[in-house]
Amino acid sequence: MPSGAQLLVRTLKAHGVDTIFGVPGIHNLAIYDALSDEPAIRLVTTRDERGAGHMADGYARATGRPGVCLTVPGPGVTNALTAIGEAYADSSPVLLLASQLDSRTAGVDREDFHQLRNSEHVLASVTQWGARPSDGGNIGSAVDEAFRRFEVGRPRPCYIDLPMDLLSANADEPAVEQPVGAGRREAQALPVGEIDRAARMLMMARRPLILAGGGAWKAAGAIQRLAERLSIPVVMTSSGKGVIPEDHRLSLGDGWMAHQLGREALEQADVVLAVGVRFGPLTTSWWTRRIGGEIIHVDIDPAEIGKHFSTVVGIAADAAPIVDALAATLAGLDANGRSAWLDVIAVRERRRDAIRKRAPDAVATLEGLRRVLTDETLVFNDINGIACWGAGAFVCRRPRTFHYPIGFGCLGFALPAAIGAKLARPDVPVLVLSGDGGFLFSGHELATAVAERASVVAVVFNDHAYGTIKADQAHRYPGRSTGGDLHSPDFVGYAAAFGVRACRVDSVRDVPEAVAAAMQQEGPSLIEAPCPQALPPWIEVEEG
Ligand SMILES: Cc1ncc(C[n+]2csc(CCOP(=O)(O)OP(=O)(O)O)c2C)c(N)n1
Ligand SMILES: [Mg+2]
Repeated sequence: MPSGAQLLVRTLKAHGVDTIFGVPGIHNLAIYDALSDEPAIRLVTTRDERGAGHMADGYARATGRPGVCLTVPGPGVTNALTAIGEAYADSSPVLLLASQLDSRTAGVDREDFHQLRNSEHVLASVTQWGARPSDGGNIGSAVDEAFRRFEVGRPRPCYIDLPMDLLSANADEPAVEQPVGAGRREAQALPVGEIDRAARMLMMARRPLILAGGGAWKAAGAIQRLAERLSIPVVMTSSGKGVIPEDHRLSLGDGWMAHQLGREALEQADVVLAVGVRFGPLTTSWWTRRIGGEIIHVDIDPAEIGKHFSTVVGIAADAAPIVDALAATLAGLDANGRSAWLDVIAVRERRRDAIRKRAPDAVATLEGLRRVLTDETLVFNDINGIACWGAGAFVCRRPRTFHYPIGFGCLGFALPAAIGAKLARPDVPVLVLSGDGGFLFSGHELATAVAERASVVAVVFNDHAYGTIKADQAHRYPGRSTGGDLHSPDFVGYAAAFGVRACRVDSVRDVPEAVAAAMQQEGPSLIEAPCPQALPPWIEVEEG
């Protein structure tokens, strides 16, 4: 009979898990022991649990499959919370395997070692679902349930709390074991009436617009077909960046801070087809943007429909079959000769000129990076001046290749998420764009990159400051500067201490060339670049 830990490992493997990111401790050693007999699962030991959570998130973003992280109770769980919170906000499927005290005392406040009181309440804030099996035999079905939820709903994190006694004891599996994959998404009947209504609205519209978000990536091909069929301009959110290539004739680009690109389109459209969009604060400028047209909203999460803007047609379903059906319905109609209702390329160019005026170095650097990176390259951004301008200035051609910690906005995301992505997809180049402030939130994970031979290239833009915040402060509290300056280390020396190849460039505009060279090398590398402080893109200024 297997132990609870062996049953856990067996079930994870059956769900295709091939990598687990974690930190060992006395409560989860039974899992480590079971993993030592399982060559199909790679165990990646990280330098804290936040790193493990972001790596699992990066793994999920790179593959579309759930990422798994493993922690001790108490501080292991609280360390992981920030990363799990980011995955929750960005709808990234991460499974947190949180070990737990003994099952008989886990719920009793004994101020035990590693005890986190009411841990289920703490975790509830950043997960869609979780369970603490009461019997070792139920561990497998808990894992099945988490994977079922990743498959059928909005793919937000789940956790399983694993009491240490259940992990070590024999696990009596229930007589009827849930077969792997049971309960997966049943083929749902298409809401034909709603699809017809939406198709008619799009056909009749004089100024139709598609708004594609992070939930639209699986529908990318159908969205492009539909857009081309009716010549509908497409605005993407930062999570939806690249759903259609941003240099496509119908792409209005990334609508972050909608003032940059596509503001007019959102305001003037008479019908907006929103796909996999949550109408978040960055897309809508904190819900102040006027969206003029009637909204057709397709989203996997019924709670999102009508949450911020009223919808005329709301379809709570997987986006891909719905947009496919819409495109097929409209294929029969005569849309030939229809041209886009606004000059998409002129709007794009005008906005590009405006951001170039505001942040010339950032735009030049991002344009240079575009030239040296392949379309498949995965870029992981932190929250920093240059990276934030990437929303408007980096032309992304593939969905899910340009990532921000966009929902929770946590500094320190980029490096560990990139390491998780690179370990999942060693075949694609992976780039980190970080600031000097954010990099040190998780820079110690360079040790994991070295240990795992993860060939990520990290750029650290060093302005010796929490620069965007300092600039924001100077704008809102003129002449009163406090808290924003940093004494940053010599990043080349810092990287060298980990055994990471590193160099410093003289100008931020030299970054693309240095990145191109670093991409040719095996193993992780770091490039430190000076960078100017500029007003961040989220501060709106009147554009000329
Ligand atoms: C966990 C967390 N703490 C604080 C912030 C607020 N914050 C946003 S950007 C920023 C400055 C980042 O500095 P740096 O990484 O050096 O980039 P720069 O702005 O200088 O380009 C700060 C402190 C945040 N986003 N996340
Ligand atoms: Mg900085």
